[in-house]
Amino acid sequence: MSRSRRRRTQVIIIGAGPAGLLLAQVLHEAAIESVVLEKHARAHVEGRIRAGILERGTVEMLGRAKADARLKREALSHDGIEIAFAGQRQRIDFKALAGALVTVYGQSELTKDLADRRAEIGGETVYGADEVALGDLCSSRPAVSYMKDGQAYELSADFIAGCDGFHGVSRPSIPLDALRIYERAYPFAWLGVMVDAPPPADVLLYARHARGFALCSMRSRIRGRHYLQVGPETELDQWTPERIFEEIAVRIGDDGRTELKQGPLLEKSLTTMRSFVCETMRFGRLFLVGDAAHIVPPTGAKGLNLAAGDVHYLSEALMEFYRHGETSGLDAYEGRALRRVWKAQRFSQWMTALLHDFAAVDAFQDRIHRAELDYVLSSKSALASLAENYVGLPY
Ligand code: FAS
Ligand code: PHB
Repeated sequence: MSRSRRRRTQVIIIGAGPAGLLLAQVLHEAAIESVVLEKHARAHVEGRIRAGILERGTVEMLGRAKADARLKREALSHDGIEIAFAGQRQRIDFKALAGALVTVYGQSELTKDLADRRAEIGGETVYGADEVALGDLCSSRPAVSYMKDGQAYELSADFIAGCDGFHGVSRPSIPLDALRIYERAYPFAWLGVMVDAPPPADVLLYARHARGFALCSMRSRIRGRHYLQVGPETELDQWTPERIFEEIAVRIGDDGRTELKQGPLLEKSLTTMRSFVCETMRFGRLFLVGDAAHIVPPTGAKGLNLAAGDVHYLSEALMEFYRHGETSGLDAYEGRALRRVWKAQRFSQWMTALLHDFAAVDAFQDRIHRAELDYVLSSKSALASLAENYVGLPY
């Protein structure tokens, strides 16, 4: 292999999703060099429709990455959410209860902004990197090999950040006997649609109905992003646009069919629901970040925001290492990240239980969930707890 194809950098980042690109840019602002390796083409990564709600911490991290200019111009700020239950609609006022707002800005847009910023500063992102393989993870020079356009390349570095999502190569590169994994599956999935029509409310509208969960979110004031709880084996083609709009209207209580505006579907997809935590977020010089280490059910809008929290902890630790030769931050990364991950898992699992129909698997527990939602909506302190978690716990 020629010397040009064998190179060295400070941090190798695997994955050019939000975690990988955010880490790369925060490190760049601290004069720490990285190379990002991404399996897919840039357009493919940015074409994936995923998260939409950013906590204040995530917005601050995008500012630190100098990638928040468009977000400042185009994002929406919401001071709460609405919950429809038992024929009533109730607003949860985050500003009054938690003194904070949430930002509505699609993950696709945030990923585009980070990729544009990286290109602007001349950062290296290799899209279309095939057969990425990690090695020497417990040495002081871990290495990654990959193929690109039929050519073999090898990179060595001080550290590797596995930002390659749930199906990536990083977590499986850790020996099985070193992995500590916790997971839970849910007896339903989310059917998601992107609609070119205004959403029915000015904030996110979550609904718990006898027929199941619904959520009317948005990407702008004229583009809705809606979800329905469906069976885990649902076939997408069973759901016509007419059936989807009718089911959402029933579940949010739009009895007059005047609130939910119909429009062309720009996307229709199924998201399986799981809770997953790989507690081994560090192995030698490999650090797992974001979905590579954890998955939450999206009811609490935490997935993307957890990835930003991991980036906060790891980037601080790497800055400490390169500036002062200190390794205490690196040694503390897993423990610090996991405390936040488990609190987000708790909140996401709790919101999922409150708002979804579990009667098919446990009728008694489902009644308990309904009673808990009834209590939460009537209790200022319970609502304050919901608000505090939804807007994002401090790093
Ligand atoms: P990502 O999965 O986004 O990025 C990983 C990147 O690594 C990808 O670009 C992938 O191509 C690349 N990669 C994988 N294997 C590789 C390899 N071997 N070599 C090189 N590159 C490789 N969160 C919310 O908060 N709200 C939501 O509504 C929501 N909806 C979601 C819907 C779906 C269908 C999914 C899957 C997730 C959803 N999430 C949601 C969670 C989601 O937003 C994640 O939390 C977020 O994408 C995490 O970002 P990353 O950790 O960067 O992982
Ligand atoms: C979204 O807008 O995609 C979204 C918002 C809130 C959630 C989940 C998804 O809880």
